[in-house]
Amino acid sequence: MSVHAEPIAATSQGVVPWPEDVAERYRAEGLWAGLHLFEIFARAAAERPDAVALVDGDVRLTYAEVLARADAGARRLRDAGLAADDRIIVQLPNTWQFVVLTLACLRAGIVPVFALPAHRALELTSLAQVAQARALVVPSVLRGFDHRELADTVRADVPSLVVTLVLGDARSTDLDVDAVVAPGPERLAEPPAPSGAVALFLLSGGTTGLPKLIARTHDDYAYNARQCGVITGLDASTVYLVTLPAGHNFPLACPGILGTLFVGGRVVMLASPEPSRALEVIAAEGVTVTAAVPAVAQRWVDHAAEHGLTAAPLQVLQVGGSRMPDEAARKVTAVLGCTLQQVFGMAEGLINMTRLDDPVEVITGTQGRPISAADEIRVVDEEGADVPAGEKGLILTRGPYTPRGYYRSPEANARAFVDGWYGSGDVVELRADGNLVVHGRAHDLINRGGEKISAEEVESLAYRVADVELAAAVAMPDPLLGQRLCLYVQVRPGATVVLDDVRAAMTAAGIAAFKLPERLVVIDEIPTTKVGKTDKRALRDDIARRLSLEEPA
Ligand code: OOB
Repeated sequence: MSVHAEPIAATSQGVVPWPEDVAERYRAEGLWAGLHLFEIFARAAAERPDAVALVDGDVRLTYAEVLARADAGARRLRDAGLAADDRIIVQLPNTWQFVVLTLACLRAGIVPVFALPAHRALELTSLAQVAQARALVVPSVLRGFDHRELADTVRADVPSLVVTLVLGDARSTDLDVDAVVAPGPERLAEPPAPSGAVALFLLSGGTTGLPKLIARTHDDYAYNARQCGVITGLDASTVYLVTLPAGHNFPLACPGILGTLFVGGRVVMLASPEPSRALEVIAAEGVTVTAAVPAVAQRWVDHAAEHGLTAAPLQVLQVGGSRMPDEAARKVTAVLGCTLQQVFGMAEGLINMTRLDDPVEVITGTQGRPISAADEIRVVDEEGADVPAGEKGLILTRGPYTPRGYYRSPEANARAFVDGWYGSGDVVELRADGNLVVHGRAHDLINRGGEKISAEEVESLAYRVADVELAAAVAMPDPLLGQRLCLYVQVRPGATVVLDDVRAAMTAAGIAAFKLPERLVVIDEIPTTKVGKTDKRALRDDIARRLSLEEPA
């Protein structure tokens, strides 16, 4: 297949680099080791070619096999018309092909942009536009939804997209992922890109509008994965289970898939975290480490308790993505028999972890401390002034794997970055022992059990419903997920709007299902603050009051 090449901006245009003196320090201190992600994998593969690297159902691939497939895949991606530096949107479920194709892209210098399988046309179009992506990888059909048609819709709107790769039932106009990553003698002659180049893009949870892109370099991301691996105690005997969406930072590199492959361990891919299947696979494959969001961890604990199971051979259960309630944290070791590791991380960089040998009080009551001595943290008030030690405030951070800005997003950067410090909007308390406790989020973001939803994005879509005059999305407390999305609307006099209308209109607009409101409250007038902004605090209090009145006595 030949592809017409249009001039498209280089990946590096729009990346906010670390200042040169800071970069020099990270290199001099050996934090940035000057290695390409693929090279690190290839070295591990050279050391243990016959060890099993990757498991997915009945498929078991050794390091040598994964390496050969990825090498051949890199060549075939190039032959399909993709060049080094081209961006490729990767929307794949948790399969062995996700891992091998990602490695093939890295080898070829084709830069993956990791979308979630739940994303729909609005999200994928926005990502493809910002990235000026040239290719899109989708499954054929997933959970009854045809992603090939989704790919067509996105391509119709984004002219830079010229190739669709399909996992599963590919059409004649698509590239078949299985054919791309088949074993073969094809190789690229040239060496991999320099380690300072952008390796991949992660998506931000995002408080405003559609997801933003975060460019991660080989140097910074390799450090992220390796340093997390050191703290989580990974080695060649590690068997790491992936049940979170593989393109998310947590299972990808904290230490995740990359951290495991870098030390010669084994990665097991599983499509969903459904408790009975997950516990079965943990036992059958000898899984020693895995990562979950709190709601999933809680379901595993409940399932194990109910059926008199433990999670043996699991040694470490990492939990993060949203705040784990202390009571839930206390149950993990008692029921599952493994060590809990709380992880407070973000796609933007900074990762905090409790240490495996921390006292129980730290493990169950804090979200850990930075993984690197080079991570810098400040806790500030709304004006940006440092708060006294031990008091709550907004976290600011910078460090060797926290990029200095979003990709091609000067407006978002003006809001989220101050003098190179990233402000996530998380309200934290920095304890005297260095551990952080997360107390919530100041910004307008709903954290639905780890899935981040921008209130603004939902509100803008609510206006597509006829008769909606004003809309405000807020988090409502939920015992399992922590938060769910509640939408308040003010409607035209005499009109009625019901939840199903709103959900239907938003689905038709093309957004991920996890962002749909789960409760609708129609009120006469949306309250405003003195300066005329929507009074979200009043709405949060209102929904909390309504829920408490509904609680069974
Ligand atoms: C992880 O990454 P993102 O980018 O999906 O979301 C980051 C946000 C944080 O700013 C914070 O608001 C929240 O998710 N968060 C937590 C948390 N872990 C993340 N809030 C409370 N407690 C925690 N343990 O979610 C992520 C990335 C890498 C590793 C782990 C999680």
